[in-house]
Amino acid sequence: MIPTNFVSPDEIRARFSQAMSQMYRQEVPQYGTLLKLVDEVNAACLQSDPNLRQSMERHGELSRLDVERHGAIRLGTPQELATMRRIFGVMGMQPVGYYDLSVAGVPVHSTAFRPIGDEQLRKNPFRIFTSLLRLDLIPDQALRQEAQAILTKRTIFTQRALALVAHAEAEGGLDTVEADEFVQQVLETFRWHHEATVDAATYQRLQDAHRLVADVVCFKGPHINHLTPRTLDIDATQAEMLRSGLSAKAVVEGPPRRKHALLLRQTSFKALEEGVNFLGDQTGGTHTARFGEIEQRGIALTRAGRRLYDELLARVRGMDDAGNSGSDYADHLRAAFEDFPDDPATLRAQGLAFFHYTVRDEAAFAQAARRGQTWDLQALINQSIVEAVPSTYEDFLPVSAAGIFQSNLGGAEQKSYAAQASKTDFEVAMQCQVLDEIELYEEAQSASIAALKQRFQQVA
Ligand code: OOG
Ligand code: NI
Repeated sequence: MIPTNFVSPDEIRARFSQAMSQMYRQEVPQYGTLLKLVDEVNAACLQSDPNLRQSMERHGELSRLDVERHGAIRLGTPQELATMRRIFGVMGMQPVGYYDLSVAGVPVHSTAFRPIGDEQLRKNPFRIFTSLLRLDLIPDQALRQEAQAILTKRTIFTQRALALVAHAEAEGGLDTVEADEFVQQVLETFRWHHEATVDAATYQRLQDAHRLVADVVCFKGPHINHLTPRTLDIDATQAEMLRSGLSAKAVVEGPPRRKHALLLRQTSFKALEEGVNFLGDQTGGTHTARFGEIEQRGIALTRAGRRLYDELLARVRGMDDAGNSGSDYADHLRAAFEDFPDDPATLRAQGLAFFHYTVRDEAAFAQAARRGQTWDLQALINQSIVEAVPSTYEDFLPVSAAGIFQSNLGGAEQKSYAAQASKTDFEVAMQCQVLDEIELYEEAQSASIAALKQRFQQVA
């Protein structure tokens, strides 16, 4: 018998997301300032554009907007990744997508843990961009072994968190008291600790190999390094950030500003300098671990749309001054993307983007079905009976992620590794496969069409 007193994974995720936001607000005061700015900009956007408000409301996006966050962590070992995957599983978060950051000189590969399914995303779309350190890319063998030895000694999860995961897996869920305890216990893993697990000299050696190696290896756990709210207008929010003294990056990562937002646009602001106590050292040092970020989400692209996006972006990134001068880059980007259609009907007709379909006019829908009109999606759209609603992009972009990593590693990182994608290694480490994000959008689109068709035929 299935116990009925279990809290749904969606509810556990919502509680966790909220607890994380509270913790981060205390740890990083600028985060509170950022949330306030984003709230203000979003409120102004919705007020000045009643159509946007109405459409977001109708499609269940308005209620999630205020709580929508993504964060990021960097893990040190396969065991940590495999256990983290089980923990996220209790919250209904699955690994989606594989991101190879080695091309960009960052020795990690990553996935995004997030809910899948329209209903789950509507309830709370909390995501964590999760990276695994690749010590195999560090050339100095002695250093590699030293890092390995330090990582093997640490346990990033509390005993109680591990017990509760095992309990949830065995029983099929958690009751409300257990769920709250689970959230509190898991939070411990994401907390920032000022005490390093190594002495200052070791930190410096690892830092010299790569700043990211020091960030992963020298601490008790994978501190959450940012928590990103979703804005409806990233350019307006960025301008407000600068006015409030938050030093935003000059360049907004991702596609240019458009009438109908594509994929994902992001910008981050400078990492905080934190005091750190090294082992056996009274003087103390500093480390930059956490930063701020905002994002604006747009329509999800099909494989063809994504190919076009990658191609246009590469054209601009290939220019010498890419990423340096904010305004030139923005101009080049805008020019390059003139080749990308900027209206939903064309994006749909050319198979460049994903949509889901809802009935706009119930009475007319029933009437068309009863009249014996044959099922013809396009005809129903033309008659304004059915609406094609752009699907929101729920994932990340590798080039953008690389830009975010780099700007927060101090920007001076010159090393780069040859492209060394190894999805299989990542999956072996995680002990499960990553889901293909494009397949998820495809499935959601097909399911929404199938559901409408079925309703249409039932009425008829
Ligand atoms: C993750 C950076 C990637 C994003 O939004 O693309 C990311 C990290 O710095 O650990 O969060
Ligand atoms: Ni991010």
